Amino acid sequence: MSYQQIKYQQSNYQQVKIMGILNVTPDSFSDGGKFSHFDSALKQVESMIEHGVDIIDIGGESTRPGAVDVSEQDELTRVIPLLKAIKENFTVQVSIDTSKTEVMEQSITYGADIINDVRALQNEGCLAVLAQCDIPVCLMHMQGMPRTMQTKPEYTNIITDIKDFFNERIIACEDAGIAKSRLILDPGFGFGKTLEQNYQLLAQLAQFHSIGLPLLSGTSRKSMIGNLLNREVTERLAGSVTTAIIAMQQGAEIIRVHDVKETVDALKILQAVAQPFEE
Ligand code: 7PJ
Repeated sequence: MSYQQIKYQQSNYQQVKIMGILNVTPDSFSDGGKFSHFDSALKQVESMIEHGVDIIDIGGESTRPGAVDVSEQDELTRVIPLLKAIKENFTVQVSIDTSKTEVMEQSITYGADIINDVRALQNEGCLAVLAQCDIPVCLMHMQGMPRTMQTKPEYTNIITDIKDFFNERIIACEDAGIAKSRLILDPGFGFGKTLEQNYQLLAQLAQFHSIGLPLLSGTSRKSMIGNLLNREVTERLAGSVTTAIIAMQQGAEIIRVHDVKETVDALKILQAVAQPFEE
């Protein structure tokens, strides 16, 4: 199915969920570490809820290109108290963006609703931890590792290569005792993809529906926007909302964004246009 074929069809967008990004890494690129302090993080959560967020995604490890590794203890210290506080004060769903078994395990104990792993549960022990619970898991595709992934991404066919990766990970999950119905797939915009490859993925996102699982799309403030438009990270709002709309039109169910208010506005417009009108 091409972008043109899916436009304005198939969906009234009622199922779309907005995932708001809450980075708690001091070097997080797009909010410059502004929310690394606990109170401002909680205020940010409150504001996202006010603007209609469905899921808060807490990330304690920076995966920006070139980022250095974060220790398990540092990640736990950043993520767990915040997860606890959000669960105590709000009813919003919380997703934890991590690749570490211990962070996954403790997050699940403290009530995480989703585990979001940019390494698709490939680190040792992750599959076993997730097999012990029944929450959803997002499996993201990445070629290479953050430090080097943008060096020279290469694919035979980016869509089928990523589909092969998803199918391999789905089988690994099922073999470990994680039901397919718990999985969410994400092609991983910016994770080992050239500018052109990122836009091909966005244009052809609907191709992944053939696997039969919900799709998550995260393009917010990324280099694929900055490099195309020649915009600094603070100037990428229009590009971010536009790519979010395209992902929704391609049938993505979860849209991961920094700018919740503007993306919820865009979604409401799509929903209004998708109503059945009299001829
Ligand atoms: C993504 C993510 C993404 C999922 C990050 C950033 C880098 N998780 N975590 N998908 N990106 N599922 O936000 O720019 O695209 S961290």
